[in-house]
Amino acid sequence: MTDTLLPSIDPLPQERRLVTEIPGPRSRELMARRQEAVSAGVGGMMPVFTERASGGVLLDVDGNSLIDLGSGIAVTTVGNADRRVVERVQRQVADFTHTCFMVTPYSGYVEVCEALNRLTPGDFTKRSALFNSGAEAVENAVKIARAHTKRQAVVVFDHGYHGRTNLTMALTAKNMPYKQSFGPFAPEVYRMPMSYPFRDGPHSGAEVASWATTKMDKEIGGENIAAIIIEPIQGEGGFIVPAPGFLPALREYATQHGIVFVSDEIQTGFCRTGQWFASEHEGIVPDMITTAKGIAGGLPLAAVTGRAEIMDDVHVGGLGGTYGGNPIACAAALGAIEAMEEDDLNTRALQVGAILRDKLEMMAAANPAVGDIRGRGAMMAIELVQPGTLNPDPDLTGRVAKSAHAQGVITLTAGTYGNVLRFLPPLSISDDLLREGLDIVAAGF
Ligand code: PLZ
Repeated sequence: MTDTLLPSIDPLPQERRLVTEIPGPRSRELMARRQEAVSAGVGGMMPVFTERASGGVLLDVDGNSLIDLGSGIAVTTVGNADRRVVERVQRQVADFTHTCFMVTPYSGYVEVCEALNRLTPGDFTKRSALFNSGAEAVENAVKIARAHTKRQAVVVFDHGYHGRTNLTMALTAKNMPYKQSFGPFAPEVYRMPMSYPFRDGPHSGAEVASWATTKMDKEIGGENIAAIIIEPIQGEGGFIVPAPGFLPALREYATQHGIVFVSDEIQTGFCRTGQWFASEHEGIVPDMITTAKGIAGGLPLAAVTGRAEIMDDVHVGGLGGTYGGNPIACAAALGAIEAMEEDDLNTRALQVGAILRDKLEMMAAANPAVGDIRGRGAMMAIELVQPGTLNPDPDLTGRVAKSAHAQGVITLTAGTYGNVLRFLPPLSISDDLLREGLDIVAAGF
């Protein structure tokens, strides 16, 4: 270890402060360069370039301080530049940056796997393997489930999102922008109905689950299914919280048929919903969990964690990758997990959730376009429709988001119909900043 760490820099004032229009002149200049240099295929939510970020704010290159209600899509759950992440990363980067875990291993990788095995639900022996991105974790979950079951079929759900690689495009439900013109897609992927309480009318979670299990029986055959992969709360699909009973019925079906039940907790994991993992809200214990995003405070890291007998049922050398479990990413993960435990971020997520719910209820009371408020903890959303109907209103959704952006509040949209405003603030945001950000969103209706 070395003691030549960078000196710490002044903390960012936790305030919204606009000193130019949004985007400011320096951001506009960089946007022009981006257009010349970066593929047009890479999307963009806000044309604002970042200089620094921490707590609940992001400082742009023009000196504007913006309120962050998105955490870079549920990644900086502990906040940007948390001191525990920064210190461990600085130390690690000075010690060594890469050896490849498959060539000469290092303890950080093992420690992250130990933490995952300890924190994920299920009091059985577990193993983990580390990767670089969420999509890569999901792909590996499929590989492991297939090797273990010696079956091929993979079941996913309407509105589901699992990534942009070839196999995960096949698993992802939505065509635009994720799949359009990128086929052909991987075979042996079957999509089932999802419980979506706002749109299911009188049908209960158990009822929708029975449509799904009947379809699995009739169209695939339970004995041919390697894995059922589901987000316990759908992220990109629009923060859809399935009705009570839906997930337990699928878990039960998987048990009956020897299917590996995979909970994709890439967006919901690591204190986001007020539990370490959202599966816990329904008391279900997955056989395997995929994680990424919040695990490492912004560094690219992903994991598959599962029952030892499944995870070990792969031939030696069958899992890996040059960078999987990179030492700097592992150091960041250990810092992020330390922050979550030390600061009790599950409790903080529930407090953030209470403020979110309160403000979103006020928005709903004032705007008949708000058809549904849903989510758990610091993962909440509103779905916008033409008043009194289920007809999605993506135009209004876009307008409200844009108006918030212009006022210095980073908000994200989501949903199969593009009509969901989702809120995923870093758990390091202050109550006041969160309230101010939500008031600005409300003013955009
Ligand atoms: N599974 C549940 O939420 C990533 C996608 C952003 P990667 N969601 C954000 C975009 O438009 O590309 C996600 C997820 C769930 C898998 C993934 C994929 O994770 O790290 O983006 O590959």
